[in-house]
Amino acid sequence: MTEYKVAILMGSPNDRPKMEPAADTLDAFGILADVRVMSAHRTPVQVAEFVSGARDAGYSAIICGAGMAAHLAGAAAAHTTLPVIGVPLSGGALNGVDALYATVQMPRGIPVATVAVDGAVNAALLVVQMLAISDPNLVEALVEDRAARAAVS
Ligand code: RP5
Repeated sequence: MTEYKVAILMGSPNDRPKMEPAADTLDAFGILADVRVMSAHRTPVQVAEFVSGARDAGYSAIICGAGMAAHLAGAAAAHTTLPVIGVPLSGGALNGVDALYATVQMPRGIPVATVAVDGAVNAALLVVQMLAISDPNLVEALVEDRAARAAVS
């Protein structure tokens, strides 16, 4: 079985409860989730350094969750050609609409695949689906996951 490593970044320790489902979902597929707190605004140098080295460090994708003026995913995408999945988080006066717009409205050439507000599980599943392009074992696991979701709906 191929071993994969995915980075899950979030802008604040307060984002943890909303981003932990991404780590749990990756874990269910046997994918290592490396969860780290760093901010596009408070620790921009740390973001640039970590993301710039992420491909060479063996990461396959980067999931970024942030609320309010949520620039983390875009800032990460600026420093890597790895796929970056953005999770706009609810909270603040605008309760996630601000984070949604800030995350999804990227300029041409630097994409961020943005999921729903608080959509951490889908961010993880999207990464699994990307990895499954060249991994039949993950395809099988995704089919089983879909069947399990159908069974409880
Ligand atoms: C963003 O600002 C974080 O991602 C968080 O969602 C929001 C508020 O941060 P805290 O004030 O809770 O640290 O950078």
